[in-house]
Amino acid sequence: MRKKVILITGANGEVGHGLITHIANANRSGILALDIKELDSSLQPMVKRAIVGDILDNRLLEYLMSEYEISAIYHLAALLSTRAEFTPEAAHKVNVQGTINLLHLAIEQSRWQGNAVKFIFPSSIAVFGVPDLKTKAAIPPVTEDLYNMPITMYGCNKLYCEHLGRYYAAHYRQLAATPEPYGVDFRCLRFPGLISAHTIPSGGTSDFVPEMLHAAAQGKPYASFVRPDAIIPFMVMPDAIKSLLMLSETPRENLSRLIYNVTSFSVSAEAVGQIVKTAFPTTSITYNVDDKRQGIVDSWPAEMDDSRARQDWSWQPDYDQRRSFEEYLIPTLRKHYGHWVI
Ligand code: AKB
Repeated sequence: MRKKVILITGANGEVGHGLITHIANANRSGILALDIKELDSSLQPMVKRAIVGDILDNRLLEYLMSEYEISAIYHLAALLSTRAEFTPEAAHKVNVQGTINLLHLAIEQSRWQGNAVKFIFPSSIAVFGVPDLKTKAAIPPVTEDLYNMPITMYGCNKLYCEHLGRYYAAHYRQLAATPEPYGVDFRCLRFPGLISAHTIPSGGTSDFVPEMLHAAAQGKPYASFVRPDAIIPFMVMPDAIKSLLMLSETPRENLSRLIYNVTSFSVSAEAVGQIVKTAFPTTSITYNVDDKRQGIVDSWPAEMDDSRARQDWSWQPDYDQRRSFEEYLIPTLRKHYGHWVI
């Protein structure tokens, strides 16, 4: 008998931490955690099984197929936008071939189970590419279908994987003698920059805000790699987890599309610097701009329009800017790094 699980790839990453903790606390179905690195010891008791392995390893995926009945896949594994620019072809392999491998696993599971397996895919603000700062300042919050002209390998990968999800959901092998009867129940969120009070991201370009906060809370100085006026939208981790679970639980017939923007507040590096200095007065924030990373942030819109998600599945974040800093980030960081704070 195959064991019933939900599969989380990239389980050891920031979103994986939040998602596993939430699902385990809510006592939902067993989690099969997959990551290239060993799962954090704090998460181990929360999962049914943790496997160290690569989403590019077909033999491992065949093993998962034979051992498990997978009711949903949260495919979180990816190389983020800054890291991907150093090794674009390797990033393409992980981000695109890895996603195809998981979509293929989902289609085989759907065929075997006799219904469409859910495939929850976090995409990103990185799929957007606004042409210049003048345009960025002038345009209204960007809807899903505008400015889909990414300038990073990661953004290109995410945009293409959104299309692959659409293909596997409705068009996979439609010309075959026996066309795929079920497809995959593909659902995708486009996240803004994410901020967790518990984990520090690595390899992203929206990292300037979480890095600033975590450094300040430890009493360390921080040199921002973007200009003070750099602005993009953000969301705190509890809202990111909430949006993933809400989208996953919404009845298919309520969804008018496969891909949804979600967002909370837009804030500049300078504004975060001021909030951080008020909360942790001994900190020092300076600016040592990396033109390449600045260019990536400049290409991302200042605001995203998430009205489709609000309409279709009543999405709204619990944490606006004030609540994010005052009720989640600063108190949790103080507790987390308590011994550093004077
Ligand atoms: C990154 O900076 O690459 C990610 C993202 C915005 O998707 N945090």
